[in-house]
Amino acid sequence: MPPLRVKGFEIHVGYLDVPAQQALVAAVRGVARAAPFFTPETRRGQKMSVRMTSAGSFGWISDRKGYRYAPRHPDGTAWPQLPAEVRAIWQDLAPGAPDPDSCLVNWYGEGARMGLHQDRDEADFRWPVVSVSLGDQALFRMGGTDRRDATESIWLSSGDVVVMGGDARLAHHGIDRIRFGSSTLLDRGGRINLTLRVSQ
Ligand code: MD3
Ligand code: FE
Repeated sequence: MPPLRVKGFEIHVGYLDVPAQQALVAAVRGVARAAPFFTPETRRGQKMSVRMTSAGSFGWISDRKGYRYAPRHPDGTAWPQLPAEVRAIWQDLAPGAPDPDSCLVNWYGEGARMGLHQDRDEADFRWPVVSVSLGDQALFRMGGTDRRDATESIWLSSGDVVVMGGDARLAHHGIDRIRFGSSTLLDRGGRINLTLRVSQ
């Protein structure tokens, strides 16, 4: 199936079948055993509602010192290796780009959300960002490069993969809400998003 194109975002609906989704959940469990989920704090000391961890050479962390890519988990351990299944998705959907050095794992429990923002902590915006949705459905809001640009929303489901490259790379985006309990993939409900990036 060709991807849906919305505002320069490339949405591969149903890219992963259920066994592939289950294999990714198992890989995420392995990542979380080595690098436990933590609750990031904003620079203002507010707890984020999404819990996070990472795999790869660099993980994304946020604390009172600010947002940044870091070579270690906040507990001081190195991040686990990027799972091979995750790298395979990148190589299929981002051909020609260097391998990702970062896989951010976002875990949305009931009521978690992520405000409208841009991803601009990476060194080179020529490389796309690839996002994999697992578990409960999420209302994904897409805007433009200017924060005031009009936005459009779509529901992302488990197994959908979004590629943000070209003009969409610096577009604003966020998760307004999840439909908690809409998927049976995760035993205790919720949503996991994997975001693959070339950070350095
Ligand atoms: C558009 N995560 O971690 S993924 C993030 O579902 C983030 O957890 C959301 O935004 C989530 O930064 C949305 C979709 C996404 C990811 C990166 C992008 C959209 C993007 C980078 C540029 C433009
Ligand atoms: Fe983002």
